[in-house]
Amino acid sequence: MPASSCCDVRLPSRPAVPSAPSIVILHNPHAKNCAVKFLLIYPRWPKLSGQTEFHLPPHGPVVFAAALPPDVEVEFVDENVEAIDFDAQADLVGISMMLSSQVKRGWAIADEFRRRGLKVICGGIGTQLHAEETQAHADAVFIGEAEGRMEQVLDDFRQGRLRPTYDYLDSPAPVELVGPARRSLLKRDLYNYKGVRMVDLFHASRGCRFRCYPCAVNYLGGRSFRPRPFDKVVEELAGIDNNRLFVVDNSLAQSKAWELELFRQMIPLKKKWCSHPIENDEEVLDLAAQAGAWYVYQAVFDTSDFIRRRIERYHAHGIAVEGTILLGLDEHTEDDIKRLVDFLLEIELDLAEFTVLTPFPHTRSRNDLVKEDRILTSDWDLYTADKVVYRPRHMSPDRLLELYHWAWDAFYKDEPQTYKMYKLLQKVVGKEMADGTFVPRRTELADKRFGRPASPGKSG
Ligand code: B12
Ligand code: SF4
Repeated sequence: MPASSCCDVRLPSRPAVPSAPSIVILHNPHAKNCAVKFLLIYPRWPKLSGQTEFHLPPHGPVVFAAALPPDVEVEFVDENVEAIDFDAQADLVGISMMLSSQVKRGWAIADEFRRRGLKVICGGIGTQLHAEETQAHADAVFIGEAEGRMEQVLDDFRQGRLRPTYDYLDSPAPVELVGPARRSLLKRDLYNYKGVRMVDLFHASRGCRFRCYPCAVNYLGGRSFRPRPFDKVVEELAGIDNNRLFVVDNSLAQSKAWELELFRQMIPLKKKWCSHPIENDEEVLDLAAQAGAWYVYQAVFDTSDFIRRRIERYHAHGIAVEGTILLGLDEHTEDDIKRLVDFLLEIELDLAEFTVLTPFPHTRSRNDLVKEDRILTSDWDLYTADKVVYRPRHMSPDRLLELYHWAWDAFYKDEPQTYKMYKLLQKVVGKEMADGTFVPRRTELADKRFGRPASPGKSG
């Protein structure tokens, strides 16, 4: 039998049952061009205590899947919304990890599949940030961007010589190779809350030219901003059958000229989207609003007039703001945190997401806290951003944790989170009604919350 054929084909000596086919095809993923069954898993991770539960369709795995050669058959399982079948048929298992709080679960899943004799490759941001530790749990650890690299990896797998490490961190993929993401792999009905569909994730660029203190992006994506070609961006956007998006680019405020062109090209598509910050500039904000900007995640780090005006400006353009509020920085005293929450209410933030400073690997914040011997634990399960894993400068860890919970309660005291979220949803519905893009919620999923019964006692 030629080793280079796709699947091995054998004539059976005797059909088992009269109606059985006269040939049996033995699946052999190690033969060149034979389809490899690739089981891609996104491990579960704990959501912020205080925040209303939500699950967005993961982006890294479906962008990664687009980089796989066409003869790879992919099945995707998001453990946040469904259970993993450890008996599933697969040739190769891929684990895509994004957060530090996901890696221990990812390692446990990898261990279990390897115990059953399957080969496991790990990739994604979490893998890159925890590469050395991941080595002990995977046959191959993939570090960096996948575009243009997976043919080699699959070839190595087929020949039974998967390498322990594929390290492309210092040579990011040519950005023209990116996408479109394989969103068809997502089980759509699972990303619905009472019939309201979650946003789809999308990115128009990679990298970031800034260097913020608690952030790992410089380590991951390089310090240079790498925009995707506009024609590819528009083609991918036009193909997404969801009018509501989360543009996950690190910060859109990287280049005014790029933002202006991006928004110009987006206007005809009539998408509605949330994103990280947009340039603080009238012309850019005006075009962003025309292009469908719905709300931004904007870090609010102090109570300055600069921040007040920044938020007012977004609002003046009809763009809502979800503040991302990091508590426990070295300059934060108890009074500062209390004053900050009052300020958020004064400036009428539409939503606020509070987190506690967390010294994630490969950040300046971790380097400093290690030097000062202030890290209390490196149990990554606790690196959820709602726990205190270091010694704050001006208060005890317990007191910071109390203030974290107090901040959520105080901000949402008069208008609960669900009400503020409803108001935000009304904003987008209004915009959609105005331009004829509104799609009603799916009533057949009205009793489901991310694939589970919406209220206890109701059957699924
Ligand atoms: C989208 C996003 C989210 C979404 C995730 C939605 C979802 N369903 O998964 C949401 C908004 C929920 C989120 C939340 C948080 N996030 Co976040 N998030 C991101 C963001 C902006 C983009 C991730 C992404 O999609 N990138 C684009 C994809 C295409 O890239 P990728 O995943 O790297 O995939 C490529 C490769 O890695 C590879 N690959 C991927 N998977 C696999 C698998 C295999 C087998 C292989 C071989 C290769 C491979 O192929 C892909 C194509 O090249 C990143 C920053 C960033 N720029 O990456 C932060 C980031 C991951 N988040 C971060 C943080 C801090 C958080 C929060 C903890 C706090 C916060 N408020 O931001 C919270 C979670 C709090 C909680 N416990 O609830 C940190 C990570 C910290 C850490 N070490 O854990 C990051 C890096 C941002 C930062 N500032 O440092 N986040
Ligand atoms: S926090 Fe955002 S803007 Fe700052 S370095 Fe990280 S990705 Fe860039």
